[in-house]
Amino acid sequence: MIPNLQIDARRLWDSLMETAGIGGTPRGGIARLTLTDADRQVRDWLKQECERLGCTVTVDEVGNMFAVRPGRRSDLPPIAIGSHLDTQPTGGKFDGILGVLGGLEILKTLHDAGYETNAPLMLVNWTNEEGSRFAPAMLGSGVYAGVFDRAYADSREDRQGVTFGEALEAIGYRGSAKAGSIRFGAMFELHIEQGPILEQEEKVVGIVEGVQGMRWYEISVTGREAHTGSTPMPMRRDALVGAARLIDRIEAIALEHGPSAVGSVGLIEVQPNSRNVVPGHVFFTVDFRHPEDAVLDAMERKLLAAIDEMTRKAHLEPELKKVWESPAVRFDADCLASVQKSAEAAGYPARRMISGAGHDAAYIARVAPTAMIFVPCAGGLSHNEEESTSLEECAAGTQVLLGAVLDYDGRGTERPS
Ligand code: HGY
Ligand code: MN
Ligand code: MN
Repeated sequence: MIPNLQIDARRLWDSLMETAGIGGTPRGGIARLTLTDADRQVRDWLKQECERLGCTVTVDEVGNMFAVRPGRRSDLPPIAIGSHLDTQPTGGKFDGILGVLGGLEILKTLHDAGYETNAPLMLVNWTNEEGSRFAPAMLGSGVYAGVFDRAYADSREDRQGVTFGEALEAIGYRGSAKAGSIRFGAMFELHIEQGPILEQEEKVVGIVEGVQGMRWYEISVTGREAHTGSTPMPMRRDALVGAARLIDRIEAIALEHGPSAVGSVGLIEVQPNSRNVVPGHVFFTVDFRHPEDAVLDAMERKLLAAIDEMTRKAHLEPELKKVWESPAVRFDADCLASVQKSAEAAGYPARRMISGAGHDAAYIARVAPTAMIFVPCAGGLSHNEEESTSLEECAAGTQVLLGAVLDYDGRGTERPS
C-alpha cells in the first residue's frame, strides 16, 4: 500500500517559476547553458534548498550534485531522483528542471510530514545533460556510469575553445567525490515528454520503458574561398553548396527509414561567412536517432556513402567524425512496476512508451535499476522558449514520482542492501 502523502502543487509550481528567472529570456524561456554563471546560480539555489531540509549535499569531480535525506536504515542503498538543470540556448522552463524540482518537492513533502523512508533518498542534478555547449549530451551521468572518463569530459571544448574542466572550475563546482563513488540503489526520473503522444492520446502519465538509440556526427567540408563576382561557376569549390547537398541527403536518409527515424542538422558554421566570398569551409553537426540500433547502422552506412560520393567528385573534401553513440536502452521492470502502480493508485490515465529524447536515465540504467515518468507538454513542443505544461500536469507527474519512490522503498526491506 502506497502511503497517502500529497505533494504541494502550488509550492512546486512556484519553485519552477522562481528558478525560470535564473537565465530567463524575454520570450519566457531559459538560456542556462551548462557551467555558465546562470548554471552556478541555480546550483547554489538547489544546494541551499536541500540543506534547508537537512539534506547533505555532495558534489563529484564533474559537478554532479547529490543531496541525501537519511532513511530509517542507512544500510540500504539510497533511492535516487535525478535529472538536470542546464538548458538549451533557447530552452523552456521544464526540460530537466521539472525532474529536479519535482524531486525537491518530494523532499519537502516528506519533511513536512515527518515521514521517514526505509532507504535514504537522494536528489541528483546531473551536469551537462543537454550537450549543447559541450558535446556529447549526458556527459555528467555518462562519467558517473563509466561511459566516459573524467579526462575526456574535462577536455570537451565549446565552440569558443573553452574546455569543460575550465568552465567547471570557473563556477566552483569541481567537487572532491570521485565520479561513480556516490552509490544509490535505483533512480527515477520525471521529465516532460518533449513529443506529442501523451497530449494526442489524452494521457496524463507516460510510463517510460526506455530511450531510443542516438548518434552524433561532425562533418566538415573544405572547398576554396574565392571572389563571388569574378569566379565563374565551373571554377568554384563552394563548401556551403556541398554542405547543403549533404544536409538535404541527411533529411532524406531519415525519411527513408520509417516514421521512427529522425535526422537533424542543428549547428552549422561557415568560413569566412562573408557575403561576397565563396565559402571555403563549413562545419556542421548531425543527430540521428531510432529505437533500433540496426536501423541506425543502416542510416550511418548511407551517410558514409554520401560522403564517399562527394570525395569521389574530388572538387570538395568532406570529413566525417562520429562523436557520440548512445545505444537504445530498456529500463528496469521492478522500477516500472512501481511507476505503473503509482499511476494507477493516483488514478491518472497512463501509457507505456519509449523516449525519443535522450535523458540521464539512459546512462544511469547501466549501473542501477532505473525508470522514467513523462508528463505531456503543449503541442509536444520542447527545446523552444514556448515549451509549456500545466501546474496540474507537473503536480500529477510529481505525485506519481512520489508514489513510485515510496512503493519501491516499501519493497526495499526485502531488497538485499
Ligand atoms: O538531446 C537530447 O535528447 C537531450 O535533450 N539532451
Ligand atoms: Mn532533458
Ligand atoms: Mn533537452
